Amino acid sequence: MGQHNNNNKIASVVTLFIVLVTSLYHHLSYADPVSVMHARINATIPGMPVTGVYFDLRNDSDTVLSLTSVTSKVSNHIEIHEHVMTNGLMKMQEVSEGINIASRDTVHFEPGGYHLMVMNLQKPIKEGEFVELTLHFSDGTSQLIRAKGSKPGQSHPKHSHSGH
Ligand SMILES: [Cu+2]
Repeated sequence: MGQHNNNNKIASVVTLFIVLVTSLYHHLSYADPVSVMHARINATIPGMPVTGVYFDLRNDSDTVLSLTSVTSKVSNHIEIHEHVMTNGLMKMQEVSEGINIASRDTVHFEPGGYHLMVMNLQKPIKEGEFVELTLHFSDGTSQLIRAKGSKPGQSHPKHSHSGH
């Protein structure tokens, strides 16, 4: 009986130790320096191969982070886009060098600004469904986000897709 109690005590102490070390590790390391809020993807109708993704990207680390690419099961081709004024016309273009997020800063991906362009959609995006995307950063880390299917037009105004 006494042996049994001792074993329980040892198990408790070991568990407590693991919990402490784990929380300390998470606190000290940059396991999760990035947080994503308000992730949404425009719902599509069947046959529509392209859609936009928007979110707020916060960098809580001490160093600048660069979003370099995005992957997802729903598409094999996702581009990071920005809007630029060309000859008085607002046009989208791919940001090939990545988007820098300064330390303790938030970058908004929104209609008329930075956004993700999901090409070659494998299936229509329904309103209310969640689509998983993985953001890849220049330091080799990545972050899984879940974007909620939202009504088209509400978050993505008409803009030129002529660049595609
Ligand atoms: Cu675009």
